[in-house]
Amino acid sequence: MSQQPTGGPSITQERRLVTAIPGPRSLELAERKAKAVASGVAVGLPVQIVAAGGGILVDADGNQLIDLGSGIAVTTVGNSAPRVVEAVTRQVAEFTHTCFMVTPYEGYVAVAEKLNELTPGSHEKRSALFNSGAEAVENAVKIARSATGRQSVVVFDHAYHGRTNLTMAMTAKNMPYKKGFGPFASEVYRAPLSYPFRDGGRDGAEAARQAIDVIEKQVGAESLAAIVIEPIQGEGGFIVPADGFLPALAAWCRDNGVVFVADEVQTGFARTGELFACDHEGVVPDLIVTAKGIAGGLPLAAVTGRAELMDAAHAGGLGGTYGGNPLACAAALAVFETIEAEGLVDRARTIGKTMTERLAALQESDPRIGEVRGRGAMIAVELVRAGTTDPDADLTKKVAAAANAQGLVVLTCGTYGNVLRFLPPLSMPDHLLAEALDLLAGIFATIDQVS
Ligand code: PLZ
Repeated sequence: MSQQPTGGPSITQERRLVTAIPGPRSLELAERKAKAVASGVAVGLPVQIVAAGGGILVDADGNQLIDLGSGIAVTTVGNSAPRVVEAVTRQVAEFTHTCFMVTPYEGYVAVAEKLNELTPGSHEKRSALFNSGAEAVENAVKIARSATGRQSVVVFDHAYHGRTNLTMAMTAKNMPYKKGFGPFASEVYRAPLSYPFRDGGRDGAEAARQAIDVIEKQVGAESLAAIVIEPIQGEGGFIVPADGFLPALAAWCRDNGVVFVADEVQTGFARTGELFACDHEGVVPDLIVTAKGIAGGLPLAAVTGRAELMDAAHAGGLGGTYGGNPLACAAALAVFETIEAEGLVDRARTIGKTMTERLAALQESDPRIGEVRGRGAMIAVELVRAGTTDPDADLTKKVAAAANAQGLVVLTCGTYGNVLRFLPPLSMPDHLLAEALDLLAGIFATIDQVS
């Protein structure tokens, strides 16, 4: 068997099942988990991971699973990617923390410089670093409010922005994210999204007109600080808006002094076959929020944007104990280097092409696959009752469970729970990707025709 293309932990790049999934050791951990961990923290597939690299997750029972999740779009450069391991190992031996707000260090500034350079637009930028996607989204809102002197925030149907109080308000879906957790933050308004599969294929300009109409009638530009949008929705169902939707919203924001914030927490850093999803349509956001894939698994997030907006908050107004932790910054610099050195933007496109072609062929023979969509290595299928657009969440659960049982880690998403999503690490070798697609084809061929 070939090794993973990027080195890393020496894990044979092969799927291997030696016990049922989950195996006995994993079940033992699940028992301990039930007694020790709050049950609100749920687990998708209870296998105990002991190593990971390339396209493989290894469990405590010796099973090797193919990873089509990347820990929800985080290990884009691969798990324990060699440059990340080296940089973090070096940093952990030097110093682990000072708090950037107390006594600064170079890594933080270097990450900010790199983000300012890599994110869309050639204007003067500044960055601020945080720990999680939700924390960064909150800070983008703080910055937009401070810069505009306005309070309202517009988000979209199906949006996901996090689990903190403000970001719960911004997230659309009740279960599991919001139920029982209110009251939520005020001054958050929701506009309709462009969702071609479910909105009759409205074109982007028309969908934007409808969203803007809602915003103008229900909020009013004069009180609107920011529009926050995922350029391709993640948790909401890998929804790619119709061409022209994002540029029209960005233009309206520009004309109305509203800050256009792109939440690229899930789409950023080569995932979609561009460095950022906004790049597909040449959209230049005023602020861009990043996290997940930025640091190869270490917790880091950022807000990057126009210098005049970013500098609007008073000194001391932004920060946090751990934001831009030295280990996470070392990891991020190694991630930027890996993306470049290994041509991972192109790799994401190649993976996307392979997945899309194969899944589209599957769709031809299976009317339960309503749509195949996504960009780069962020691809999904939306499952429906054959011949309709009625969401089939049961089928989606069954396919995911069958995939798991065969050693294939897949994730589901979508407001209706009927989207099967694929987010392979870009270190996934071709033969494992092909095997994963074969397994999926086999599952669709054998799973109950009438679900
Ligand atoms: N914005 C677009 O995708 C995180 C959520 C997993 P954090 N998505 C995974 C879960 O069920 O909690 C996400 C995202 C977008 C913001 C976030 C929030 O990022 O790092 O999880 O806070």
